[in-house]
Amino acid sequence: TSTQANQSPQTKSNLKIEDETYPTDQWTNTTDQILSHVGRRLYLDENHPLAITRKLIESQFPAPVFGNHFEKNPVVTTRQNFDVLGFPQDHPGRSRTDTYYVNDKTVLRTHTSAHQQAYFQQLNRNEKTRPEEVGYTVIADVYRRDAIDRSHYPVFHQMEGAMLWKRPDNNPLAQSAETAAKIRADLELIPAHDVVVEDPNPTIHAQRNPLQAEHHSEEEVEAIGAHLKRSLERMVIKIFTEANKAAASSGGEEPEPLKVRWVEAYFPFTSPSWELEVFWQGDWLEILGCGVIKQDLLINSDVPNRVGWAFGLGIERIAMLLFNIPDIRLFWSRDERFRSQFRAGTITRFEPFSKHPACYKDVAFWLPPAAVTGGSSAAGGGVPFHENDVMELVRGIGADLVEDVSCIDEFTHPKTGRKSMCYRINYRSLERTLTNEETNGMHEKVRSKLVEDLGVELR
Ligand code: FA5
Ligand code: MG
Repeated sequence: TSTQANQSPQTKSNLKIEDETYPTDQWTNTTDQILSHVGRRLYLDENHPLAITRKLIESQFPAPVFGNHFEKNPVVTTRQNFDVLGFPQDHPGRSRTDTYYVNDKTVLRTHTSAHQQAYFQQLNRNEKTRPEEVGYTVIADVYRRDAIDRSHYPVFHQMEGAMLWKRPDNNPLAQSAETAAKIRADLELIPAHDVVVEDPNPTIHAQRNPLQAEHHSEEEVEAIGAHLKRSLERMVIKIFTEANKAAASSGGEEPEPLKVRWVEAYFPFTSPSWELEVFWQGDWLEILGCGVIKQDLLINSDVPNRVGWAFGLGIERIAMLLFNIPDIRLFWSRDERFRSQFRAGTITRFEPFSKHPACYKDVAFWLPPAAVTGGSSAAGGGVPFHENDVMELVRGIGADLVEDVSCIDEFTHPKTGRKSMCYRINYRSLERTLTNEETNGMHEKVRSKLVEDLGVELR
């Protein structure tokens, strides 16, 4: 990978994270600003909306079948985050434009799936002492170099869950009917519901959602898929019933009837895979990804003779709906006007404190001549341009005072072939009105840093 010109030079030789020291190198792109979020553990702060949401979801995956866990240290190896899960070498998620590297071997986890293998191994180790425990949930902070808007923040929280079933030890595929029957019996234990669920796609699709034919029978996959879907539907119904109750009791709008749908998805570590979407305020909203765990992963995680499902969901996405929280930055607020509104065990609608004025500023520039957009395949050795680098640069200057950054114009000069971009930045604090001097000062810094770090020419 070419050394990108878009990083401030790494001046420290070590990064200290959760009392561990990690050496830095060419790959390091984790900033102090990002690291300042490590250790807040908002999901343990019992009156915080993320903790209230965690409890509500965990209550749907209770002991003794599920252990409910959290993971404090966000540093994981590239092996845990990508390799073990079967991410191909050229997967965009591995890129420094998308992921915060601590150094070439370690990253800030981009998803809770980084812990799958460890929890499968733990289920195996605890088999004798806790035979009923065949599943887990784990919540943690995850980190992505991503867009800036009201539903994206470089740090957010995911909860992962999984459940496994034992198969006969010898030639499990030959005895798959037995395993399928066991799973179907467990499915019967989950109460049915009467919410309309759209699920138009076949469980198995030869190209998009293939059967892991070496390992599973169709019958097993149908049973695992049905168990997974009903478990997650019930969780979502529980949550949205609570949200509607809260809306109704605060004298709000008539709750809409819940509508849910399953769509085909792709993950390197599950097949078949799905996403669950909920119709909310006029739009379909993706709340989780899930699927039948790839058997190779289970084989490599000390549980070769078990099959099962896994899911991963975004806690903020759900909490924003539950509590009617309009901006994802609010979760990190230390402002009492935010914090005092929530109490453990209750869902209440957030009352916005006064909304401060937005301040929009545009910046337009020419990309360096050889730059191309969209990743690392720069033709002619130019500096690759990636939008996430603009986002990170703005974040580095404006931090939580930037609400949104969006590309509003993009064109290529017909004669010179040079590309021009225009971004609109919305500066707005959640807590106070920004002064003109402040916003002008930040915007000037953004302009000069774009030139310095990305080599663009301002227009
Ligand atoms: C994953 O991260 C997979 N690890 C999920 C998974 C787990 C699949 C286990 C299969 C088995 P994805 O990138 O789609 O997938 O993220 C999962 C969920 O996290 C999304 O559905 C969404 O609810 C939430 N999410 C993703 N990106 C963001 C973001 N930038 N801000 C807030 N929430 C997000
Ligand atoms: Mg997704």
